[in-house]
Amino acid sequence: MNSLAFLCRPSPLTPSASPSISLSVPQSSCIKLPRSRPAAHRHRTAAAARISSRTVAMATAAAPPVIFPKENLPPSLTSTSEPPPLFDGTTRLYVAYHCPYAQRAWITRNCKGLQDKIKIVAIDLADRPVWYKEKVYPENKVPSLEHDNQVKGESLDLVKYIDSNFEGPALLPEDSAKKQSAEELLAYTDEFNKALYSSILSKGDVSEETVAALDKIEAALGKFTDGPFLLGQFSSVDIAYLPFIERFQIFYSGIKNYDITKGRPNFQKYIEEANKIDAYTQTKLEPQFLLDQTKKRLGIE
Ligand SMILES: N[C@@H](CCC(=O)N[C@@H](CS)C(=O)NCC(=O)O)C(=O)O
Repeated sequence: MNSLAFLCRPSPLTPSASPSISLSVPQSSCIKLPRSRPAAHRHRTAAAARISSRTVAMATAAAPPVIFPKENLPPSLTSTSEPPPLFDGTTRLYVAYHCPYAQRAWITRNCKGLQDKIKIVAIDLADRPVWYKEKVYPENKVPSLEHDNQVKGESLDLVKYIDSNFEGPALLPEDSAKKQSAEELLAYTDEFNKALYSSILSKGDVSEETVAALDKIEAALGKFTDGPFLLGQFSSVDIAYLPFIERFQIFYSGIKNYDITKGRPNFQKYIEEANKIDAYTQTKLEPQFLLDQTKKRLGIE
C-alpha cells in the first residue's frame, strides 16, 4: 500500500452511533453519512451552522460571503448502481466521502458557492462500479471532475481548476508574498503528510520528523497576521491541508495520546477558526468513525 493509503481505505460509510471515547477534537460539526438511505440527510449542528463574524469579515475582504444551504448528500454508488447520464452537460464531482483528497475538491466547490453547479457523485471505493474506471476516470481514483465533456483528476489540480474556471470568491490572494508562500506550502503538502503519517505507524514516541513538520506549520501560521489561516485569510492552501490535519489531529489524539496543537497556539487557533467555516465543516465525517476505521486498518485495538 502506498504510505498514505490508510487515509483512504475504502470502507462502509455507516458510522456507529457515537460510542464514548475521549477525543480532544470537536465532534459537533461532523456529518454522518448513512449509505443505505436514498437521500442521506446531514445534521448540521449549531456550531457548524455558525460562521463567526470574524471569519465572515475575513472572507468578505476579497468577496461577499457565500451562505451555504444545508445540503442533502446522495448515497454512494456501488457495483450494482447505474452510471449517471454521463457527459450530458452536468458538472459532476466524483468523491468518496471518507477520502481527504476528494474532500479538497469538495471544500473548494462549497467555498465557491457552487453547490447547484457541481453535483456531488459519491463512489463506494470498496465496491466500485466498473463503469467508473471504464467510462469516467481510467485512474479509477477519486476525486475526479466531469466538466465540459472532459474528466480531470488530481485533487490539487482540481482545487486550482475549480477556482479558476468557475464563479465565486477567488481562493488565492493576489499579494505576491502570499502567492510565493502558497506555492511553497502547496509543494510541501505531501512531505507534511508523510512526516505525520510516519509516527502513526511507529510504535515509539512521536518522531522528531513529525514534530518538525508540525512546528513548520506553526511557524507558517505566524507569517501573515491578517487572519488565522496559512495565508492570513482562508485560501486554497488551507483547503489542501485541512482534510489531512483533521485526520492527523484525530489519530494523534486517539492513537498516540498526543495533542498536535499543544504548545502550538497558532495551530490551535487555526483549527478552531477552520471549524467555523461551513464550506469545510459540511465535508467532515465523525472523528470516531475515522479513528475506528484507521485503527482497524492499522491493526490497533
Ligand atoms: N494523488 C491523488 C490521490 C487520490 C487518491 O489516492 N484517492 C484514493 C481515495 S482517498 C483512491 O481513489 N483510491 C482508490 C485506489 O487507489 O484504487 C489526488 O491527489 O487526487
